[in-house]
Amino acid sequence: MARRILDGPHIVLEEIGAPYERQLVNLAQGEHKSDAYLKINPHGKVPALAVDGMVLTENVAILTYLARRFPEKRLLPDGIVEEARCLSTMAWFASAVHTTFAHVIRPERFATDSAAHVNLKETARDIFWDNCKEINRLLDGKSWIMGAHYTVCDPYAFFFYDLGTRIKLPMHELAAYVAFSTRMLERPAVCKVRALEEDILKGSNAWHGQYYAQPRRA
Ligand SMILES: N[C@@H](CCC(=O)N[C@@H](CS)C(=O)NCC(=O)O)C(=O)O
Repeated sequence: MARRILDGPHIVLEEIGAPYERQLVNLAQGEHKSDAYLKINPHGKVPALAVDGMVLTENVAILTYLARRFPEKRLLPDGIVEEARCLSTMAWFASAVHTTFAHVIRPERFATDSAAHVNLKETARDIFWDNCKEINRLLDGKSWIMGAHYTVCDPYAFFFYDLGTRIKLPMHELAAYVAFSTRMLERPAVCKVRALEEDILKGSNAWHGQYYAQPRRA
């Protein structure tokens, strides 16, 4: 199975269609912990986005920045309350859902006693499954997380669908999430990112992420 990462910022960069560069960060080889990468993101995490001589880290900040930088693409909801609800959902994705997934794949980071790892992994897998069911409920009767309007929340929600399939959760049971995932896969930006990812990996199974850069504004 290819270890592609369909990260939200990559999809949103393609949705926007403005020029950007991307650089592979080989997580399997620990490139994200190298001195060079730690200068980019001291947290040693992907993704990161360089803009105007600065580096933005954290999915929530990168996605919000991109939506605000290209307002004509309408990637945030209209209205400050709806916008805050969108940010609230993304904050929950980052603080709860993403960190729960990290416990599934990296239990050794969260307990030094190896005897605890199997339990930690299984417990986190159950919590992640509950998170996926909650996302499914969020999508019930809607095309996109925020309703009829596609926003930066959607590629982020799609990322977790992909992670759920990787750890072999029965994602097919989540009807609204499956329909949403199908809609995402039909978007030209998502097709493009999937093709780029396949090209980057060239058959390799290495876990990787990416560091992006947008050209400086004149
Ligand atoms: N809170 C961060 C989390 C980023 C994150 O955990 N990225 C993962 C890849 S999806 C990573 O860098 N993993 C490498 C590691 O933790 O060693 C964000 O939202 O950007």
